[in-house]
Amino acid sequence: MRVEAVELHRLAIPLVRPFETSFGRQTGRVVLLLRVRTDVGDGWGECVAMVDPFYSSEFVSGCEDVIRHYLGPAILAADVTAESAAGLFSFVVGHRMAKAAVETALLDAQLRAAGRSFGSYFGAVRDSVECGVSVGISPSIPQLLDEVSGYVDQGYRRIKLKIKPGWDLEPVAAVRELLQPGALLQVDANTAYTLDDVEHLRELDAFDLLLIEQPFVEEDIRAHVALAAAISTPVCLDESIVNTEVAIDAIERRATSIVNIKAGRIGGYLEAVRLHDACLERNVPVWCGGMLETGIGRAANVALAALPGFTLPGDTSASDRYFAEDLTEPFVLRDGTLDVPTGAGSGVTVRDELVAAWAERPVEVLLRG
Ligand code: NPG
Repeated sequence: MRVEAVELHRLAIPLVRPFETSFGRQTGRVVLLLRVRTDVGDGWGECVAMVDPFYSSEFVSGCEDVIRHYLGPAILAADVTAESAAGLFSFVVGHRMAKAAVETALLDAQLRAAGRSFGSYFGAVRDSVECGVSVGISPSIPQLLDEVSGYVDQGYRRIKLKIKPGWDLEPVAAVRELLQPGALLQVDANTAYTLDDVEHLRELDAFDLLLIEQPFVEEDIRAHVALAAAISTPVCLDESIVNTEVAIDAIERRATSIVNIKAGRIGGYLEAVRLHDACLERNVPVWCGGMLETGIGRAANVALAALPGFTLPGDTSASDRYFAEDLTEPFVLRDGTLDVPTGAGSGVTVRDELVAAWAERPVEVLLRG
């Protein structure tokens, strides 16, 4: 495939309600979108990086820079396919979210031209996926219960609560009490704890949680091994898992018994399929994480979540969980599930008028030659 142009679109999209995690509160989503224009047609990719480097070291302006100066010129200088992109990008260390966005745009262009969907290409075995919802830190327990009740009424199959020191046992107990017996509940700490908190975190064992996600800093696999040995709640890594090899190492060391797969975090959907396969081979359940994606990224996530190893509901919520209007046709919850798009490529159509309306700055175009 010959790439003629790479467009960088930086958008600011309002959220329907603020979203608070252990590292901050956001009221809008600044998102970087890419459109590649190729000799076989166009493709879109969404970058999962946030505006600030608080979830990981990557952030929107950094990704823009890496694409502008390195990844964009690389795909404009040589014939390329989605399958050759990772090799082509290997001269750049890290920057997986930026690489994933470019690779996804190439894959979208390529599969649209071939008339093949992401789901078919990834190896999807389901036509719909079970959905969970991620619930931010709330100003109060009554407000939290209100928000959770709303999601339960909408049909979400699993609730994930964001926790941090000072916001953990009490909200978890209150939500556990609110839910029907046996309802799926899990927590996500986004690295907010340290090994000094093991005794405290052990108290979460009382709430029959599916898992506790990423309690400690991403580099500290050893601390997660220690916690996993000390508590009965399964430990699940997110931020720490930057590629398949790190995941296999963490699984073998028993730091994680369940894996959160986010394609953006590990460099793309091709790597995500590889990670899925490695986990399936080892009987390690996986689920699809989310990064407040618009319909563009959500479409790809839903296709990925339809692979056989994704046995737990993902953070693949409906569009209206975050946005009053989505950049594509909206993803709508039906009996707690979302349909896997069947159209070519991502299978969704980007609404150019909204891309223009939410633009933070004029589109930047990188050209061949
Ligand atoms: O539903 O898309 C979603 C978001 C799910 O909680 C979610 N994402 O750590 O997994 C995470 C978390 C996140 C939120 C990450 C904000 C980065 C920023």
